[in-house]
Amino acid sequence: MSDFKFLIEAVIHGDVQRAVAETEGALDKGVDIQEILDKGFIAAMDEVGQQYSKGQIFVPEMLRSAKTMKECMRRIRPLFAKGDFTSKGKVVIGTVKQDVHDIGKNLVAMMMEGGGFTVNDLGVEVAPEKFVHQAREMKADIVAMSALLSTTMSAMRETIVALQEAGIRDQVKVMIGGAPVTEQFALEIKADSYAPDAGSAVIVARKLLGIF
Ligand code: B12
Repeated sequence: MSDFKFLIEAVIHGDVQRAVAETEGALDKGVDIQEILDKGFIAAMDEVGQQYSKGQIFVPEMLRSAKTMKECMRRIRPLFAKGDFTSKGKVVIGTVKQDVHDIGKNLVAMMMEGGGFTVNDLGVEVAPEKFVHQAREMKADIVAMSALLSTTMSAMRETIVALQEAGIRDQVKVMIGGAPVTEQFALEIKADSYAPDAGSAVIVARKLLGIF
């Protein structure tokens, strides 16, 4: 049983150097990367997500932890190809068409990655057809959309319709978020889920895929 206490602490405090050293140390010792991911990164990012949701930390701290985690992931990503890693699910994420806000979306993408999901970030101003194309290509489990403008929220509905028209709506779960988005709006447009922040986005994604 490996001890990930120092790795978890380093990620929570955004100490890149220490976190990378801990990750490399674990890899050198031959620790299974799934274990590093589950008991190190995911545990740390779960804690960060909870602290953020409770208002105990704010965007800069969460970004710092997410960036630290990303730096560590760069060290272990080459090993994924060797099949040592089981993804929790495949997520296609993007900010909807005509919307360039991406800070929140990037946080959600990073937290999802920290949560063990394979994330394909399509960037900003993503047209419904692009979400459909990428979801189909990747055989995505989740399509996640972000909107920060009340005027671009309608593109979420359009994307859901496009998924229906492409015949793949029942193969993916749709989750939405962004400051003007609400649970009520998610119900209205028949999205599967809404999350108010990046921490709860991971929890919601796990629930959607039946991972507890
Ligand atoms: C930064 C910013 C910009 C930057 C964006 C830079 C970037 N790279 O993102 C710039 C300067 C480019 C910009 C431009 C504009 N902006 Co602006 N912008 C903001 C600002 C100040 C902060 C947004 C932000 O990053 N918040 C921090 C992040 C962390 O929070 P968040 O995005 O809400 O994300 C969290 C949750 O919502 C959730 N979440 C987000 N996405 C998702 C997705 C999923 C799937 C899930 C589950 C959860 C989730 O998790 C995130 C993390 O916890 C807001 C005001 C504000 N205080 O919110 C205005 C704001 C969003 N902008 C606004 C406007 C009007 C504009 C412009 C139209 C201005 C103009 N006239 O040109 C343009 C639009 C350009 C366009 N076509 O998109 C308005 C929107 C009003 C409205 N309701 O429609 C706001 C609210 C400002 C205001 N009070 O008027 N903007």
